[in-house]
Amino acid sequence: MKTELIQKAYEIAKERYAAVGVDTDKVLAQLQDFHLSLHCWQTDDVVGFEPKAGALSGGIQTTGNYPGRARDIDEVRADIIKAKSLIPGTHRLNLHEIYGDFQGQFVDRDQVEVKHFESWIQWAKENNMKLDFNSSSFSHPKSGNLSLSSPDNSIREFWIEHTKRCRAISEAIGEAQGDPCIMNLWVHDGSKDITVNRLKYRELFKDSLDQIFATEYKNMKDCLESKTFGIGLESYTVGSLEFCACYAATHNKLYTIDTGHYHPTESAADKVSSMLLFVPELMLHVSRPIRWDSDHVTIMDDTTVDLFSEIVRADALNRVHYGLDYFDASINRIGAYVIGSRAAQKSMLRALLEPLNTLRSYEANEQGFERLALLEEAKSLPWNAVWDMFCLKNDVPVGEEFIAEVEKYEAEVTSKR
Ligand code: RNT
Ligand code: ZN
Repeated sequence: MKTELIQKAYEIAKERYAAVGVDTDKVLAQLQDFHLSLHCWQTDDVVGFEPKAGALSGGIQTTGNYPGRARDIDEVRADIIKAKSLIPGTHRLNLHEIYGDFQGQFVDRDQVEVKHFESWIQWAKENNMKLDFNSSSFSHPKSGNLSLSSPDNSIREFWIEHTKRCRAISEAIGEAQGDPCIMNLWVHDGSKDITVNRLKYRELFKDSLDQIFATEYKNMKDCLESKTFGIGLESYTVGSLEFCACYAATHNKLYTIDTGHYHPTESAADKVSSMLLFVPELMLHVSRPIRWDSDHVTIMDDTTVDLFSEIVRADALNRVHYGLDYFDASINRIGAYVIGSRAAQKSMLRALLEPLNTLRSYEANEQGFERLALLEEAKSLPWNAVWDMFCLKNDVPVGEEFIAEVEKYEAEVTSKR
């Protein structure tokens, strides 16, 4: 797109926003400081690099078999670099333990060490990315239906050891990068059918967490991700919303809001202001649930914009970590990566452009009509001109121009896999 045209449109948008009390230059600076934690698992359908990786388990599923899945660490890295070149700004990378650089060796989950992530630390540094981390309790012969809440002590000990090691790795990553590594802890534990031991498994899970968190670290932060249910585990989830929220609140841990982990009509956005009063910070897994936790590619829909608006309205931009979590194997994976990332950024941009001061003064004066009218009009203010300017400034394709770039990479790289 022509640079002049983008600049002209931006100047008009700037005036239009100034009229409702919004400074678009300031918003551009804020958006530059908005860093996503790109989920490495979008590149390869959550498979990872264990030599004999089994089928995805733990109640999650990727559907589709679009060609071009990244098959090894070099392909995952190349795909991330490609995606990154089409996403404006600087971003983090979110790793799962199963993406260690195992060099083709079998390293069981209770044996993993910092050395398996040294090359990632180096690579991330070279590519100006900070790393976040996740323990991985799914897709393993010992995953079963219960891991950290298993009544079988040998299973539970195995996963406790795994998760402790993941925290130590996160600490080393955080120290090396001079910035805290955010470690998410999600376990699929649950039951397909009615259980008469709801309390028992939750007691075991709580005890496991207490043991796991016994070591205090300075360079990593723990978050707990709750869920409503997983596939094949429909009747009961050990790490429910109440469990994880209460644990996080009473242990000063972060809470992870995965937008697919609630009942379909429940608002994830509404949780922000409540949770932030009781937990130090939040982690997000921005996804798009379709009827269930389907992990469709994030788009700029009302629920995503609402979520980010609630963060801006709570003045909590620096208390939230912005992870993505979707895995679509039915379309070009790099394209999916870029669409979802840019959609999250556009949603945040729209949240930042909200004429909040005016809206709040209407509300204070009980001017309900004026508040609703401005909320409606704000939707069609020229935010897209600000977005185009952001892409231009960051030297990435403007608008739909990235489609051709993804197609080219497909023709030259991913279609040959
Ligand atoms: C599963 C959780 C979890 C995973 C990733 C792969 O329902 O959302 O965050 O998607 O860790
Ligand atoms: Zn998630």
